[in-house]
Amino acid sequence: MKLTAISSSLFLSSISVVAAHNGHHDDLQMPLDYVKYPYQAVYHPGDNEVTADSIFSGITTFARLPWVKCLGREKDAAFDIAFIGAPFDTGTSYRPGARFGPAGIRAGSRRLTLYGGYNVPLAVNPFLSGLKIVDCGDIPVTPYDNNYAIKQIEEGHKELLQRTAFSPLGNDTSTGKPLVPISADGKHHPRIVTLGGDHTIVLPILRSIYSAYGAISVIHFDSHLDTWKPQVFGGAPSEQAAINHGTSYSSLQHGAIRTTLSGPADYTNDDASGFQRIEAREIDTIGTDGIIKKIRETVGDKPVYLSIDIDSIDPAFAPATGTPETGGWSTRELRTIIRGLDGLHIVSADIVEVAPAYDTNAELTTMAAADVLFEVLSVMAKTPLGKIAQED
Ligand SMILES: [Mn+2]
Repeated sequence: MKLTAISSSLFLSSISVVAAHNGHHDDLQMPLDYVKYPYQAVYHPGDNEVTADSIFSGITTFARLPWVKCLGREKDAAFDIAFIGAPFDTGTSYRPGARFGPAGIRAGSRRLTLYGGYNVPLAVNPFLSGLKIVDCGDIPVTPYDNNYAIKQIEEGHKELLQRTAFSPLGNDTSTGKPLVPISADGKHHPRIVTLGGDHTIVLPILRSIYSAYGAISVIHFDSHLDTWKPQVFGGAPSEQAAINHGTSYSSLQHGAIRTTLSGPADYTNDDASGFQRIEAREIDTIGTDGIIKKIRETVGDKPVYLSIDIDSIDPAFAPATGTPETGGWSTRELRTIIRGLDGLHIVSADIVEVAPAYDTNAELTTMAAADVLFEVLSVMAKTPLGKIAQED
């Protein structure tokens, strides 16, 4: 599907928003009750209710979603969208610290549901869309052995992805016809949003995604290519050193690129990997609309995996990252571009390279990461991973 104008593609894609997302009720699928009365003091001495529950208190999960021990005691728990941390940073080439990314992003996400969580430009409240959305905590990851850690991440991710989604796909809203899964294995998989972690984690995640969907499109927002040959990182003195956060990709659309290179050959290698590039500076000439249009033309209507390096945002807005590059997009611009993916089948996503130790006390970076994921979650909530069955 090649679209000539972004406005028409947004219109077309909004048609298939699902009916099945309504009508489900399970109190696990919503953030905690404080959403209804964010300022109400819950604790009254003598009452049975003794849990302080406002956005600045209590135990922090992503957007204050229910914590489900999906990889432990509750390994049969079903959900539609799960947040999971991958606290791995032993693949970093510059500033380490992304192992604290999941905890930092959760802290930065506390305010997401303060006013209820309705996304005005996308006209959806993902938390009240009927989907069961949970925080599964973190995948246990060793900091001592990268090969083993990558295996842990792949298996942890697969463990979640290979469950059957909680809500049925339902019917297409425009035709009323039943939807069938878009996966290669015919199963209705839940979606996983991974909190990194350095960018190395995307390699095992894509292996997991491949097990369910086969070959898919990847949209990669990053100031860097991440298709570098290991030699660019000082050679690969061992098999271990060849696995790092700059060498994890093998397919499709980059956005926000602005890194320096070892030379033009890096682009030749990137081309050979099958990537289309959008340079960060293109925002000055074609704007966010032009960037959205380019991405959608490349991706078409294929299932998409979305990987967001926080360093696609300028360090003025998101300083706490492993390899900062000036000249990036603002938080507002990246959020606009992600909303422009409305209607795409985003099968899963991640945000990586958030290293909270380099943040300001105002939590600029972790808030930016959480808010960007709010846009991703909203886009996911609007479009089910289903298609109308082909009659033959
Ligand atoms: Mn990067």
